[in-house]
Amino acid sequence: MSNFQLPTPNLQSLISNVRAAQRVVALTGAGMSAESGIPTFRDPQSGLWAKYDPTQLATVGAFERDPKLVWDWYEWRRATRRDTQPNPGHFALAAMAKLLPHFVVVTQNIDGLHHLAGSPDAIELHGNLARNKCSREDVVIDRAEARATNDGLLACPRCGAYLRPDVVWFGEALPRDALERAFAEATHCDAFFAIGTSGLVEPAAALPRFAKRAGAFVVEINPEETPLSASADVVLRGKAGQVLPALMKNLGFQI
Ligand code: BV8
Repeated sequence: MSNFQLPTPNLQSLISNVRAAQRVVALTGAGMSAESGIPTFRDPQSGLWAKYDPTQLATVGAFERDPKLVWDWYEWRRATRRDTQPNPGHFALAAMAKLLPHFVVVTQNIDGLHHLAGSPDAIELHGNLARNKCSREDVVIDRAEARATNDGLLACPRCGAYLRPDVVWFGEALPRDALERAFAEATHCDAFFAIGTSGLVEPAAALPRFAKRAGAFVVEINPEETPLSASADVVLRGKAGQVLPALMKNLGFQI
């Protein structure tokens, strides 16, 4: 169990607001998976990917210019993900869903760790690394049905276009249903947690602003300051895998 000490000045306010909340939303970013060993976009990338800027690789243009480079980057990230497990922060959020009247996880992450930790309804705003789709027809294709190409990629069995990861690239619209559900939950919640996100990527970064404007009690969990910090009601300057279990303990929840 984490020995993280929640800051006492606002501990009572935090506990009473979360205990009184009927509807709670947790928005997670890449920092949520950092303690599982998955680097965030802000962490320096390792090995041969160190010289690339992720925000430049995660684009349609990059894939059109060099599909093999982008595909291999995602294959490297899939290999990294295969060696990881959810951390205590993921499990704490999964437990909260069982203990609170209405609790929803909205994630920017594509690693699927919330689902693995027991949050099957986590809303995935940016897609999922485990899935591929036809880059022309935009339909999910099982890797087993794909055709191997002679340039080391996979092709759609129907139209022959390259497969691409089923994730949202910069400049692409988010899945409408996921986005609408996320904003509906954020604008109707009593407490909103922003966990492990730099709050720089839109439109996900707007969710805590909308929640605040709708009257929610906003809590940020992040070891670093972000653009959200100043407007949060409580800031817990720590790592998700330590803060969330400590919060659960202070709420009197056993996980
Ligand atoms: C859209 C999937 C419109 C892919 C991701 C110009 C042209 C086009 C669009 C734009 C533009 N300018 C701005 C935009 C909007 C753009 C945007 O926001 N750009 C930013 C860079 C300025 N947004 C988009 O393009 C979005 N689409 O706007 O579409 C549209 C509408 C209709 C029709 C057509 C178009 C799409 C955005 C989605 C991009 N895809 N992921 C992939 O992963 O490969 S986003 C990707 O980056 C991740 O999902 C992640 O969420 C995000 C940020 O990366 P990180 O920094 O790593 O993560 P995060 O921000 O979460 O920060 C990590 C935090 O964790 C840090 O604060 C750190 O302190 C903290 N931390 C570290 N360790 C821990 C921790 N916290 C807690 N515990 C720890 N242990």
